[in-house]
Amino acid sequence: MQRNILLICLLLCQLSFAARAEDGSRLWLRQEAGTQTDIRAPRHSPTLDIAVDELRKAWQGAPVELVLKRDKTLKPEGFSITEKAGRVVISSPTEKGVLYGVYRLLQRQAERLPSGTPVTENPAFDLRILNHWDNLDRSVERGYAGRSLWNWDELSAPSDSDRLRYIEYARANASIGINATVLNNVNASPQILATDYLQKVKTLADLFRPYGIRVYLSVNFASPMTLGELKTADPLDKEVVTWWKNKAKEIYRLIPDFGGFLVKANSEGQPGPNDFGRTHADGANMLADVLKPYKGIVMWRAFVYSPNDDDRAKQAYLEFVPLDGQFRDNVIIQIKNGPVDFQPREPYSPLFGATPHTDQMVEFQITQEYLGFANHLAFLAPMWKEFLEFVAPASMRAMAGVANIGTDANWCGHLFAQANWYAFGRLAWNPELSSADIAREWLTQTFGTDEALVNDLSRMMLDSHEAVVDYMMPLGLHHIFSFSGHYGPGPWQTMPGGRPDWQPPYYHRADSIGVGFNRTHTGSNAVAQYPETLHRLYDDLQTCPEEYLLWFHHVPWTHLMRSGRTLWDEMCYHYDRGVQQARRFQQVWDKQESKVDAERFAHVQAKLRIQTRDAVWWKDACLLYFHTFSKMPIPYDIERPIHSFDALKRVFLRVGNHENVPEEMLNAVR
Ligand code: GCW
Repeated sequence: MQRNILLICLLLCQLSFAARAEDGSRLWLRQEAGTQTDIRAPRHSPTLDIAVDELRKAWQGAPVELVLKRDKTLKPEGFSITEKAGRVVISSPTEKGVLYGVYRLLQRQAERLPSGTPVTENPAFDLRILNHWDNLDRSVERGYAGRSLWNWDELSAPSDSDRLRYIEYARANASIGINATVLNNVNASPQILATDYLQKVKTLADLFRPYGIRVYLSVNFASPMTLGELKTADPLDKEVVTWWKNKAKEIYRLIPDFGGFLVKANSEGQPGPNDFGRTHADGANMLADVLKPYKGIVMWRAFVYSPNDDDRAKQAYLEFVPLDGQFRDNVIIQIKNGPVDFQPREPYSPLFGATPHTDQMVEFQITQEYLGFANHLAFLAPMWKEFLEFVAPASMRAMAGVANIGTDANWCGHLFAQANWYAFGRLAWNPELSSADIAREWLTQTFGTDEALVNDLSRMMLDSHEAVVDYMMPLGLHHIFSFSGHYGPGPWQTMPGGRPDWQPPYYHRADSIGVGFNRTHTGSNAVAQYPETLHRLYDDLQTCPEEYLLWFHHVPWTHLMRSGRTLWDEMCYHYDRGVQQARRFQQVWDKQESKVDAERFAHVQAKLRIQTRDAVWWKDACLLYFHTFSKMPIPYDIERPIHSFDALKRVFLRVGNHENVPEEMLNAVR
């Protein structure tokens, strides 16, 4: 423990030193020195000591008293902040709640909000969890910010610098209310459950605990066969159950507050109960029973689809709805926000609300697998809020976010991608917050309170997701990425003999008549999975919201849109608007040159250049490709393509480098 306190002091020193290096490593936790007022805590404990230290370091107001007290209005992790007789009182039933109160007080100080205003907060979800897709070799699936934070080789005796990074990670999460983390990829190596790895997991769990963060693991369903020596992983087999029971006992001996398992089963080649003729419920329940005595939970992913000819968007629903009522009460079905796969825009997954007897949680993707990686500025709060307009937070048990964090100095690759980590935490705590509130909070803590800067940048952030949708996949288009890793455009790409649902034409279905996936009653009828009113709304071409149009309908190129334009023209204007927005973001950012330190300024400026280059690329590629079907001219008042379609098809656009990009093309967009 003493070692930890020492490390925390070291960390705090380092942080003030880091003030000079503006590499983004300080995240949103950049407060100036505190004024050493009187801070009182009811006792010493790892968590309360952190709370006191944070205040000592940054609080500039009246004396503070931390109070542990039951209160009918507060959930265990809730808190209140009041001012009484010249003292600020932060009160909560638990130490964690007190720590959250401290971070809120400091955040309000950074925003220059009046300290006398009483605040009472309770988290909307008890479980607010990051999912790392980190592999044991330190690669990160869909990670764009360096390598995995977890230095597995040295986790039995981590170096001081690694320890500091782990503590900073925990601190950043605690500051926004994240209270749990799944350390490893859902495509899980069985090795994570080996005894030596569990020891390493314990190291992290011990470091995170004072910050209120519990550790979970993704597990491979076939572990009893691949790690153990059993001949089967059949969830109804006695030896299999015993194997898992022993494993659980071993884990909880090391980590008494271990949270539980996350499981990707029978999906994209992962093993699962179906391999043994059992259902998802059989598999999930077996693990749930094993964890139950320790109060552990199972998060069982609904991301399943097989290469059959049924619409991929329907498959999770078809698989899970019939199992409703069969799951144990410590199983939560973890569902991606949309029915396909974290596309730039999807309607919400109709599986939400369709299993009334089974707990559900949403899985958002913070890492920008389909949104320009760590190169494009896309603030995701508006996208998540759009989901929350359809799915009431009260109908879910938890919120998960696939992390965008790695070893890059600035944690997330793009400085503004930090805002997505921040937004996820804040929405998991309070889904009622508006995107604008969150942008403002993040901006003031990250760049200070200059009113014009905050207004300009917040407008840019709020527009950014829609801009990406516009230049990549407007009007309900989806999954038209090239095979080069979900980054550049590739609506024309096919893989002879490959799975149809891994090929873009499966999703856009362009032909000489029109474009879009017919999911109405005359097509795959995926619309019927939605509640009656939405079902009818989406099924009808006249009433279907235009942002989801080509998701649900195959629409003639000449169809008249609400604007009075044809579908083709409308599509062109969307692509063009996306490009214009990217150009505008460059202007907005450049305008801040005198207000932002040179290092962060140059970093964001360079990223925005790439974003505009890519936006043009997307627009030209998609319009020139779809033109081969529509045969209609690109409206003459919009920017002309600067690439030829043939040249674009040869490009293999990769991130951060330009492999296979002919020099003349790079010059064209520079
Ligand atoms: O979005 C897709 C990704 C896979 C990922 C999978 C999943 C972890 O392309 O990389 O695997 O979803 O969510 O399981």
